[in-house]
Amino acid sequence: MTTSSAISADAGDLPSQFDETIASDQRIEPRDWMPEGYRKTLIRQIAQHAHSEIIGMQPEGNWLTRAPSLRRKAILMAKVQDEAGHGLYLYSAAETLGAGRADLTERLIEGRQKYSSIFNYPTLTYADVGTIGWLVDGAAICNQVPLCRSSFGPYARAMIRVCKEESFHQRQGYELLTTMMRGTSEQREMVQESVNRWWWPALMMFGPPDDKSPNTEQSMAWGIKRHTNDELRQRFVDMSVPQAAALGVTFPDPDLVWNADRGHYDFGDPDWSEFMAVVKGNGAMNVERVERRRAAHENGTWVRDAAAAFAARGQEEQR
Ligand code: BYC
Repeated sequence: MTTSSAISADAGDLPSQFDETIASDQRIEPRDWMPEGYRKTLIRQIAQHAHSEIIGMQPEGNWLTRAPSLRRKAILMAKVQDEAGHGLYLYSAAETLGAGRADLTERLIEGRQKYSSIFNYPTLTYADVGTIGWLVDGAAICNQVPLCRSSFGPYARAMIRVCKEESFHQRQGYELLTTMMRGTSEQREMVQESVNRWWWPALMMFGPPDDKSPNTEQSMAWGIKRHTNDELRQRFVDMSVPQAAALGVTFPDPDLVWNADRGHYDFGDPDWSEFMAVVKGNGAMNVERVERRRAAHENGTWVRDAAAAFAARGQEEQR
C-alpha cells in the first residue's frame, strides 16, 4: 500500500505526513519524505542485516566439500545460495534509501559496519550444519517475521521472501539433526555437543538486553522494529524448549525452567561480556570472516569491471 494517497495532512507539512503514516501503520516508501534519523537507522540495520546474510555463507560453506552424501551436499549448497540471495534483496532495499552497495561493502570490509555476532563462531562438526539451521535460522525467523510488518516498504517486502526461505532452512536443519539422533551414540553426542556450543550465541543474536539497547526505543516508535530484543529472545526460548525435547537434546542452562505464573520459560543470562568482545571484533572467527570477504571482493573485481563494460557497450549500441 502506498502512503501518500492515504494521508490527509497538508501536502506542505511533510514531517506531519510522516508521523501520520507511522501512526496509522501505513508504509513509508522510498519517494516519501522521511526524517534523516529514520533513513540512517534503516541503512544501519538493513546493511548490517545484508552483511550478516553474506558473511553467514561462510560457516556453512565450510562443510560443502565434506557433506556426508550427495543429497546433503545439494541441500547445503541450495541453502548457502539462498543466503546470497537474501543479501542481494537487502542491499537492494538499502539502495532505495540512497546507500550504494559498493560503499556498504567497503564499510563491512573496513570494519566500519557490523554483522551478526553469531557468524564469528566456528563450525567444528557436521552437526553444526543442522544446529545452525535449527537454532540460528530459528532465531532469525523469530526476529524477522515481525520485520515483515516493518514501516519501510522495501525492507518489509524483502523480509517476506527471506522468511519463507528461512522457514525451509530451519526445517532442513531440524530434519538433519533428527536423522543424526536416530543414528549411533557418537552421532547423538555430536548433536548435543553442537547444541551446547550454539545455544548461548543464538540467544545473543537478538541483541543486548532492552535496558542496554540504545536503538530499540526509537526504532519501535518508528515502526522499524515491532518487538524489543528481550521479547523476541523470550519467544525464541519458549519455542525452542519443546523442539529440543522432541529431538532428545538439552540446553546448557541450569536456570531454564517453566514459570507457570509468567506463562513462559525462565532462563539464564547469556555472557554479555563475550557478546561485547565478539561485536568489537574479538571473537574466534572475526578476522578470518572479514579477510575472506575482502579476498572474495577483490577477486571479483574483474567480474564487476566486465559487467560494467558490457552494460556500457549495450548503452552505446542503443544510441
Ligand atoms: N551482532 O540497540 P541495539 C541470519 C549491535 S542473519 C552484532 O539493540 P538494534 C542468517 C547493534 O547493531 C542475522 N551486533 O540495536 C544469515 C547496535 O550497534 P550499532 C542478522 C549486534 O539495531 C545467514 C548495538 O549492538 N539479522 O540470521 O536496535 C544464514 C546495540 O544494539 C547484535 C538481522 O540483522 C548482534 N547479534 O537491534 C543463517 C535482523 N545485536 O549499529 C542466518 C535485523 C545488536 O548502533 N536486525 N548489535 O553500532 C535487527 O533486528 C536488529 O538490528 C537487532 C539489533 C535486533 C539485531
